[in-house]
Amino acid sequence: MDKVKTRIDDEITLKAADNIRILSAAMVEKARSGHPGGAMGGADFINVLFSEFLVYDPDDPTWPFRDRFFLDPGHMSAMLYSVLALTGSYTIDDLKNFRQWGSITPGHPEVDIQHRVENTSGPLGQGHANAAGAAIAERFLADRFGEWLSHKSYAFISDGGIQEEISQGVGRIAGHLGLNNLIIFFDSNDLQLSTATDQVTSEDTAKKYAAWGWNTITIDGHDITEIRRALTEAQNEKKKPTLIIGKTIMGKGAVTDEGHSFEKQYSTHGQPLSKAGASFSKTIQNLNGHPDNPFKIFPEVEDYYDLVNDRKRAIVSEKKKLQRSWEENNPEQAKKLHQFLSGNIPDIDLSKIKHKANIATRVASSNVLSYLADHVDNMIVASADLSNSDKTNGFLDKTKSFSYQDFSGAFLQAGVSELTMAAIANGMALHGGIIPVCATFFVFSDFMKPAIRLAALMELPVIYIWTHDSFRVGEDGPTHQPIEQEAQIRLLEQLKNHSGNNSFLALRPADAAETTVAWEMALRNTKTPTGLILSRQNIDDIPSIKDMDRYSDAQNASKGAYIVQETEDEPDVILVGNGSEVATLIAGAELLEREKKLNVRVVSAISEGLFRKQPENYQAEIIPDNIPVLGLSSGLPVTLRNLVGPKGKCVGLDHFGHSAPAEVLDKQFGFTAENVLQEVEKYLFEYRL
Ligand SMILES: Cc1ncc(C[n+]2csc(CCOP(=O)(O)OP(=O)(O)O)c2C)c(N)n1
Repeated sequence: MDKVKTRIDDEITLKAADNIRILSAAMVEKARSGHPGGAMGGADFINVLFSEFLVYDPDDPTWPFRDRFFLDPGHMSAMLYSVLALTGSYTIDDLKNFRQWGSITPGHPEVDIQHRVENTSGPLGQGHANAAGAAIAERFLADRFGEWLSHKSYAFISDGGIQEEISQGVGRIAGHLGLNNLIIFFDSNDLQLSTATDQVTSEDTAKKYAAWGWNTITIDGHDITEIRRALTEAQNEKKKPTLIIGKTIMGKGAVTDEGHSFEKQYSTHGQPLSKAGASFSKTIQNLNGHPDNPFKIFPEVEDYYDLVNDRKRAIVSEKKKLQRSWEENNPEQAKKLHQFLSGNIPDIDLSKIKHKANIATRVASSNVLSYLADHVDNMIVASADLSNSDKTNGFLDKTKSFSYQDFSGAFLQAGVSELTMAAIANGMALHGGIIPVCATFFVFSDFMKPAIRLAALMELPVIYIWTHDSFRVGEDGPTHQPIEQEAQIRLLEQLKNHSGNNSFLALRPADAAETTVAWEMALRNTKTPTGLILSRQNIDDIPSIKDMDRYSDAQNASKGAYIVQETEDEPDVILVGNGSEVATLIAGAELLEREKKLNVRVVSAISEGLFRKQPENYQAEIIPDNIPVLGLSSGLPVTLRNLVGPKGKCVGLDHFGHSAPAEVLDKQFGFTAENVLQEVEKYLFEYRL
């Protein structure tokens, strides 16, 4: 323990930071690509944070109550990998393989908890929003289980992240909620990718954050005493999130062949030092490294980080003792906490949910949410100021919204900030222990897209509720009427994640019963994000086949597509759709049978991506390739293109909508039983030619 208590030596601290600079520059130089300048500037802060403040378990990267560190500027990955090499999470060979095929050190960091990378970063701004999400998750858990589990969420942000609009949402929400467990370091080096920052901004960033209710501290980002002081102040802050603005020098330590300073050059932002105009070997020498062997952790730095890890072990062991005694005294609560952390849902029985007849699927979703509020205690639902419209109020009515330093509720009123909300949901999922759900109108999924993409890439089980799913929004007009959105979101179903699975599950249920099933599918899908695409308008319930219970029939939606209306004989035509179009197709099928004596099968395809994952024989049974198939979509015809097959036909919208009552639009755009009949007749005529 004497070793543990050894006074922190400033000299070794500076040396460790130089070691990070050398390793970062060497990685980029060897890879012939990457970003050395920012990494060299941020090294002093990251070194002090990791060695003296961040609480992690050196022996278990997954320890749930560790402090979190989220990098926002993923281009500064070399800095992160270097400090993590000092802590023992990466080997020198990993650093040498930076950005190479098959390496665990990709160009921009990808979430890898085993190696202590907490988030995938690169799209600027999202990383610090993840930290805000983790900070909310931590407060939520601490409220329920006690402060013994409390920890900090740190983020590192750069000029780019500060400029991205998402920082406005994070700044507002974190200040409003008084997230004092959130500490962000702003690496303010006054340079960005292609210019100096004074060419794009003249804001007073400290004042901006202060106005949002933040504690702000401006320091020399290379002065380790100031860094320590700022971090200590931030840790002791009880009421506000803290922004530490560190004035840093891009390319700190870089010199030319002649030994002149090559600092503060934005050319070092995104290329090896040698390409930018500096001398790599002179720079390494200047930082007291060996130009012939820059991939080296100095022995004294290695010893120092051994000591650091021992200190962490001592802290963690105390925290684990606290946890054990709490668990012994609170066995039931402990069981619940472990269930939360498992990522699985508790035993629930959604068959108990009763819906009125012929309701909108958003209303059915509200009924499900009301049930979930009573039965799933770790769900956090957020809405971007539409809770009474997207019907998340079914959940909200059973709980309350988060408010300033009060996380006893389970609802986040995110305000009008869809991207922030979605990135915060990612942060909650990354933290663990929480089932994050966020809601808005489907057309505004466009605003969330960058975070949805990262959720898909990171394989996070975030659930999106998207209501007002078609032109039937009506009078609000084309700005609010989604057309191409479903096709866009289904592209993510086609895109495989790194585990080889569809990176997204998009579910557009056909009626209330299917909505319940869709919710169950979403909750059970712990491997990817799920989107629920729901109607504003009422939909006729799909009749149950052979008068069985409709909810039992709807269970088949878990196969992606299934038959909702069958014929005695082989069908003459198969009609395919999802969402509210299924009811229209059923009405059309009745007309076709009655007036044209055709045998018509109707298929509800809640998720094409999921359907294509089913065994071939099941797919062929539902949509055989020797029978004409017509699809009806309220989105672009391409939405159903792959389902109807090469000889099939898709009817949809290939133009923006218009402002008018929904029933008028249905008629104008041909979403009626009569038009289904006409389209089928036309199609069968062409098919037979
Ligand atoms: C959303 C987004 N837009 C653009 C980029 C491309 N890009 C990468 S870094 C950067 C700006 C770099 O400036 P700064 O954040 O100050 O980092 P530094 O130059 O200090 O390393 C840009 C525009 C990106 N990664 N993400």
